Amino acid sequence: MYQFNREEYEKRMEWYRDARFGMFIHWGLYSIPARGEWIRSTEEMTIEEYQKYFEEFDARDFKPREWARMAKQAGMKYMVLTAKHHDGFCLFDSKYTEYKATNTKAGRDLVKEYVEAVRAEGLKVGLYFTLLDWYHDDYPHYQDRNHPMRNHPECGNENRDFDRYIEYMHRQVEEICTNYGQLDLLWFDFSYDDMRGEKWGATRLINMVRSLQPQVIIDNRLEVSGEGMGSLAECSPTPYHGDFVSPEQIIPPNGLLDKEGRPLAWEACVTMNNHWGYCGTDHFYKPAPMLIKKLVECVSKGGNMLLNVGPDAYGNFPPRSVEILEEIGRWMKKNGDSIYGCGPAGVPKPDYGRVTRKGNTYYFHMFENTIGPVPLLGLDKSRVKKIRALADGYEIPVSDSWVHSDYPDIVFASLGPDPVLPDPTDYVLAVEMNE
Ligand code: H79
Repeated sequence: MYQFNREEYEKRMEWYRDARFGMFIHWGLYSIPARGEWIRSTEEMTIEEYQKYFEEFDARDFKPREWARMAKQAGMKYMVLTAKHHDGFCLFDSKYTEYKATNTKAGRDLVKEYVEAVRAEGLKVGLYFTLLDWYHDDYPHYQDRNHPMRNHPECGNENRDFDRYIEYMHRQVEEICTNYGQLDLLWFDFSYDDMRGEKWGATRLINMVRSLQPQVIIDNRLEVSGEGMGSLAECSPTPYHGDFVSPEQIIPPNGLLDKEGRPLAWEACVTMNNHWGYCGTDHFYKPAPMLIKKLVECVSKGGNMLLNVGPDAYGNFPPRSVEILEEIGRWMKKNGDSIYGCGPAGVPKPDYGRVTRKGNTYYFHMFENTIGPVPLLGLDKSRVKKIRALADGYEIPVSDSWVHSDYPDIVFASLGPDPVLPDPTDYVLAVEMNE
């Protein structure tokens, strides 16, 4: 029986709080029509209409080792792949369904190859598994077009046996936790209406998962809805409360604390364009500099960022995603020390950027120039040991400018007369403090 234990919790969360940056991958049959992973629902397709993608799916360019290398070079420390999304199609070889990659032209267990590749690149292995299933006869559908389980052509399957579905779902989770070696993270999606917690048999499910994978980190969506927030603050949580909060497409305005004021672990999952699954016509990508700043924002508020890639029908990353990952990687290579193992700095947010901290080192992230010397708000002047530009170790002096007489309590750094930041995205000043 799993019981929450703070010490064990903090221990299993260590790598995750250090990692700060991971890759989400949405890939499945929906990558062929390429209008997002909800297509079977939003376009109200029957299973028969959707079947053509099953016939076609061949994973011809699926090279998970390359996926993992791209994640790693971008500075990501873990990956999460959709083992099964809402359409019910399994990338893994489940013995409880025929609706799986093994029975397509791909002809093999893609999850197995993925976990091996991710491990081989030294990254932590995560799997996404949805609680919903539009394929299974015993999963309820609704007429309401505004509902997450809206209007499937099969809706009105009133004779369903939901207990049978729950057994099926549990057996598949058991397979995932048994057949792929050590898993580092499980990402369940998602609860809604009264479909949450024990409706999923959640205590039983978690007991099984924790006994098979004692170290695995689990998200909170056995309990909360698709936006990933919900009742975050419980201090004596349910067994299925989860290890981290999973805000979707939002960075919490103020970070997240539990009722006793302890920082909660959280992870903002974020798309690069406006789709999770591949969308051939969505070219509206967030620029790499913006994503770097958003990652810094997450870390400065005590969270992680899980950045999504939606590979195409064949398994290739979209070229624009590759470019963005490379650009982020170049910055991370120089500035990763201000991300990994860092958290909130406990000083005021400066106008020009944000601050992260690890131990006695404060990282002042400059997203834009200051006019005049750079105020390092919140630091005790007498404790400043040294200031360096993180990217190249360049020594930055504490300013001895006239402004000191006007602001006796503020430490200023002097970047010199150059009006342009050496890195226009985020120039990081590492400030080491004495005890
Ligand atoms: O896997 C990704 C999403 O497919 C999944 N979570 C992330 C990680 C997710 N599924 N549902 N939700 C999130 C929330 C529900 C959104 C909906 Fe809609 C609003 C369902 C119906 C209206 C978005 C817009 C999807 C279809 C139309």
